[in-house]
Amino acid sequence: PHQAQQKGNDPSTDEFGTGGLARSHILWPEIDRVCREQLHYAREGVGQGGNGWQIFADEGEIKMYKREEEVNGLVMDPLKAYHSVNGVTAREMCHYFFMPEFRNEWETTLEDCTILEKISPDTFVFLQTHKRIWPASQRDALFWSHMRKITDGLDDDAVDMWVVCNNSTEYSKQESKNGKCVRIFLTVILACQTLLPPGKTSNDILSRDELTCKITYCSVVNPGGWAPASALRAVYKREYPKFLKRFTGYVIDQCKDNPIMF
Ligand code: 16C
Repeated sequence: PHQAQQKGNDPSTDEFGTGGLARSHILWPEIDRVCREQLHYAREGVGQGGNGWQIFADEGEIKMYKREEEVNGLVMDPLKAYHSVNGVTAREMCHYFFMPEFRNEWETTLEDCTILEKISPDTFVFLQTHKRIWPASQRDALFWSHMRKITDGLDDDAVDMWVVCNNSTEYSKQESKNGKCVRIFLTVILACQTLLPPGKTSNDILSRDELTCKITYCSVVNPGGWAPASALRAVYKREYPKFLKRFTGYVIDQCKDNPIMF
């Protein structure tokens, strides 16, 4: 039984990549469904402008697209971003995005992050308080976060794929920390694939300069209450590129002197 437990704790060992433990949790059907849906959505391209995607950031390998959407006057523009960086694997990128102990190092809008529940080693529930953007009220978010390995449908040039999916939940009826936050609702996926030089596999002895990590990041944030549309669009236009540069730079820096983790 001890061995079975250990095996179950390794996110990479079972067919769902869940470590087994999360599957008996009440949230599991939703977590599994939303991860699959988000992966499917991340794989859909942005087309040639005919389906509403407009590029708003184009800096080197970074390309960011938005679709302007408002629901009852609230800006809920979906965002889809692409990036490609050298020197890290898909698993490393997802590891640093998922694990809470590193979040403060790269997440610039964070005021506080509490783990409400550890459902399994790869599935946590978080309550996060974000910095206030004047003149809007301060925001917080309550969401589950799940990391998994994807084995189907990889790009032709990829050797592996990992994702982290974050999605708001009302399952834990947690009040905001200071009692005055407006709760935002977010759906986010970070999908990463590792590319290697032709003919190389992850079993070969590799140097970090042979690794490329191809990233797709998608998010939809419902601000939860009124916020001025133009200010909000100006904030995310500045903050999303800043996040993607800072986060990927942080992971490259953390990994550079460590053994490669596939
Ligand atoms: O995905 C990201 N981070 C994850 C781990 O933290 C997680 C969290 C996502 C939260 C995304 C929205 C938080 C915005 C709250 C208020 C922003 C304060 C800005 C202060 C500026 C000085 O999935 C990376 C997330 C990168 C976020 C970039 C900022 C996007 C702003 C979108 C506007 C939201 C509505 C705010 C209403 C006032």
